Amino acid sequence: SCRNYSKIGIIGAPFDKGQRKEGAALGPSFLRQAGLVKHLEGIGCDVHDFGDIDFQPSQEDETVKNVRNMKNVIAFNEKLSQKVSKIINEGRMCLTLGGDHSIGVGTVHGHLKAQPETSLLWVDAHADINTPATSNSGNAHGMPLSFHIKELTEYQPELPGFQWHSPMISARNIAFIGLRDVEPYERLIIEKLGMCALSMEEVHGIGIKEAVKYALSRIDPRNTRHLHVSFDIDALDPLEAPSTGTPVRGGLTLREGTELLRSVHRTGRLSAVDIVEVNPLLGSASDLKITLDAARHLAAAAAGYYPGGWAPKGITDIPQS
Ligand code: B3U
Ligand code: MN
Ligand code: MN
Repeated sequence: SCRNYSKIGIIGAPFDKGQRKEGAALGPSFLRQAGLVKHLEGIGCDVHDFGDIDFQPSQEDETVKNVRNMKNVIAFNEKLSQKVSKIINEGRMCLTLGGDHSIGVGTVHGHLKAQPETSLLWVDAHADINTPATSNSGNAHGMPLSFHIKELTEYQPELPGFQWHSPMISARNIAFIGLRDVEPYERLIIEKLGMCALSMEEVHGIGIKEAVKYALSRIDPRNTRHLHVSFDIDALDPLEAPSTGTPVRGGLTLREGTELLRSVHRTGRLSAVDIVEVNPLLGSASDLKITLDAARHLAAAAAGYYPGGWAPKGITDIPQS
């Protein structure tokens, strides 16, 4: 039987202060309205929707050590991290709906707290590995990875209120898939740390199946670790996911995105997925529908959805007329 028995916990992360465009905070409510949760139930998952992180951003926020909206970014992610830990400790795969990618500060931290032996796949057009010192934008959604990596500890500034957080993963347990807009200092970090970074060039060279297989062999060589996939919707080609803040042409097809997530699901060790950077305020109504639909398909693939369909539950005989 191919019926799905995945246990999933959903958490909405309505936060968009990690970059300058408003709208990504509306992602969770639009994704739910588009039927993402119902779709997961429909394919047989045991879904518990934990609702949204309850957070009122403070209006007076400022840039500290080149991190824009530092206070809000840190306060939101502290709440999110606790929630993610809780859901994973309940034995559910935690599906976080963003929000911009600065929420990767909380999701990855919360996951590592609950399951320290976790490897991370960062699926994105961008590397999001700037430290506050290397960032040209000051946008926290371009920095989340740098905060998590143990080898970068000595390059991080002290940020007030960020004491709850510490780097908990080694660079060797992180891989990128889908890169096509990487800044020079980000590339320097990737090379210095010897990270597994598969750009769209490599994905096209070896194909998505091989790319995932190779990335997993690098970050989880003994097939023992829990897995976290942080999926920025801009990893997909803008034709497949136009309603996002920083689209870059030449991305993954939706088919490749779902193949990636289904492959990781099949390991049996996928315990957290983020789907981020859906911005309902960008693009036309049709652009938005395409984007929400893509996200729904990604979520289903992460839950192990098999598009070939299932026979009805408990029935083995074809009905007579
Ligand atoms: N690397 C740039 C641009 C960027 C990162 N993530 C997105 N854009 N979406 C930065 O701001 O750090
Ligand atoms: Mn990103
Ligand atoms: Mn991105």
